[in-house]
Amino acid sequence: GLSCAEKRGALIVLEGLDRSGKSSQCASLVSFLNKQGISAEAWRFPDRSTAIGSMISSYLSSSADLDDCTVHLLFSANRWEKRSVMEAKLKEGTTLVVDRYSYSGVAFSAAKGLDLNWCKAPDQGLLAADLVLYLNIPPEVAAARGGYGGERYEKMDFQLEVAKYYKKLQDSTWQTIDATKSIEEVQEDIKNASLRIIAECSEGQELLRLWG
Ligand code: ADP
Ligand code: FDM
Ligand code: MG
Repeated sequence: GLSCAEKRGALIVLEGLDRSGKSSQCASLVSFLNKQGISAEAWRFPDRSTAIGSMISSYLSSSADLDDCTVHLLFSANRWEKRSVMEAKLKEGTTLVVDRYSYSGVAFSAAKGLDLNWCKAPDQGLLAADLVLYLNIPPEVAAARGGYGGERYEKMDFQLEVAKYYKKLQDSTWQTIDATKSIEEVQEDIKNASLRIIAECSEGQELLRLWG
């Protein structure tokens, strides 16, 4: 089963619109935790290093076209292929700081018009985050941060739709962070929330599974 007798790490996921600050905050959080002597690793989804990840990467850069349902299942499979390694790391006491996860999977596909429950189904049974830090930002503020790159989905109208579906997924494991504040202020909020959940998880909290 999923129960843990020993101290386990926490599964911390950063979510938010493009350019909300996820990638920079993940990196700072991991180096902060490591300096504190806490075992932590930076992870990200999609993980473009696998065969499935390379199909996803071609799709995102628009060099390949894939049907919406098909690519949704590839994103999910990309998490499933990492599931056992993630579980082993958490059980050995390593905290995982993850840049996007199933919540992006559902929000981005549902924003295209796919049924919300259909979108959730393939991720059922994956590890759930102990803490989702939602970097909340109006899309126009995010877009002003140097403008979007050339990838699929990096368009204001679509980002607004994604934000709607993120809101539908929020539960008690989510904490909303005001991502319009300075990088240092956002980092402070993220550190505090992370240290709290790491302490809780090390006290024998069982691993959680999607969806609740
Ligand atoms: P994401 O991974 O969510 O797309 P990034 O961490 O790549 O976001 O940040 C996108 C851009 O915005 C980068 O140029 C980064 O330096 C800048 N940035 C990140 N956080 C802030 C902030 N709080 N205030 C201003 N600019 C920021
Ligand atoms: N994305 C990400 C999805 O559509 N589904 C998913 O399951 C995941 C994990 O891929 F546009 C989208 C979200 C974003 C893109 O961009 C990944 P970054 O810059 O690698 O986060
Ligand atoms: Mg990023």
